[in-house]
Parts: sequence; C-alpha cells; structure tokens
Amino acid sequence: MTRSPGEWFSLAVAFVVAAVVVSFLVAIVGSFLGLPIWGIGVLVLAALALLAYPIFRVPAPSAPTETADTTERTVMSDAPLVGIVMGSQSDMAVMEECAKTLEALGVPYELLVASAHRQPAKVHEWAAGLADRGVKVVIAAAGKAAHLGGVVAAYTPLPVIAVPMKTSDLGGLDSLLSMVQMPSGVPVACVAINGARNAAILATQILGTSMPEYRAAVEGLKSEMAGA
Ligand code: RP5
Repeated sequence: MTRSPGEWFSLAVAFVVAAVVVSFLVAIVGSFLGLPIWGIGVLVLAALALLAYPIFRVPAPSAPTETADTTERTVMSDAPLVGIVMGSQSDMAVMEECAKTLEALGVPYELLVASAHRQPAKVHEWAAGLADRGVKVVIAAAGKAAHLGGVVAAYTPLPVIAVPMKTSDLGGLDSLLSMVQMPSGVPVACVAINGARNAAILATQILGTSMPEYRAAVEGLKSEMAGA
C-alpha cells in the first residue's frame, strides 16, 4: 500500500501536534513524580515512539479475498441435470420461476449464487466440475455487465443458457447485450430479459434430445398451452 505526498504531509502534521501534546503531558507527569530530567527525556522519547508507530506504519497489502460464501449450492437432487447459477441473491426473485418450471417438468437441478466478479474462484470451481458431475445444461442469470454466462461457458463444455436480469439503470438492455454479444467461439444462448421460465423450458428441450422423458415433458407442456 502506498501513500500520496498529501497523505504523508497530513500524517506528519498530525504527528507533530500529537507529539507536542504528549511531550507536554509526559513532562508534567514526570516532574509531578519527581523524575530527573533524563528520566523525563526517556519517557518522552518512548511516548513519541509509541505515537509514531501507529501513525506512520504502512499496512501490509492484503491478499485479494473473495466475499464470504453465505449462500452455498442448493441441490435439489443427488444427480442434477441442470445447473442454475445467478450473480446475486437479488436475482433470486426472478429465478425462482426457473426453478419452479424445472420442478414442474420433473427436471433435477442444483442452484448456486456466485458472482463472476466478486467470487471468480467459486464460479470457476463450480463450472469446471459440472460436466464430470453429470450436469447436462447450465442456466446463468446475471444483470448489468452480465459476464457470468460467458465466464461459465469458458470453463465448461456444456451448453449455457443466459438469463439477462432486468436492471434499474438500463432496463436489462445492458444485461441482454452483455450476454448475447459473446465473441465467436464461446457461445452463450440467451433468452429474453427476465426470461427465467423460458430458460428452464429450453434446458428441458436440450435434455429431451437424448432423454425421452424430458421430450415427453416438453410435449406435455405444449399440449397444455394449446389447451389440448
Ligand atoms: C449482477 O449485478 C447480479 O447478477 C445482479 O443482477 C446485479 C446486481 O447485483 P447486487 O448488487 O444486487 O448484488 O452481478
């Protein structure tokens, strides 16, 4: 950690003022106790050293640490097929619809809150292990500069469906463009702003290409929607 010349100047002024006050007080106490002049001098020097240490000590740079992990992975099954990740607990209100839809379609899933910029190591660890744990599709929800889907896609061979969160500043256009404009080579499929339900259905459709029960679940949903 470095200090600017202005900060050093302020610290020096603070030290001089404090040093005068402390020396004065120590001298008064010393004479009150009847100490010889050299004893008072030693006391004053010791007091100044004690004063200087906290003022001028340069704190050691701290290693970057991740935000405390308060929300662990929520596993809805021993063998989840869909992994849902969202950048913040504040995305949960919207993403509950995604979880509910997967439940209605009978798809086992797990859910994690992890931010690509606040907890990059957590996102990396989770995304890199998904395929080996049998997860088939990822749903990534985030808002603003929404890089979570892209970061997850960088670490997994699985298809990633992104859900752009509606935002207060730009209405979710920021999230949408961040997700949909992935550079060539690392695709991220993207549903509508706050399209949590569609993300769940699309994930089920992907599962349905190789698992007949999920194809049947989607066909059932389509029949329901058609009023059949
Ligand atoms: C993104 O920033 C999250 O996905 C969320 O949509 C948005 C705001 O996050 P909070 O400031 O509410 O944690 O990382």
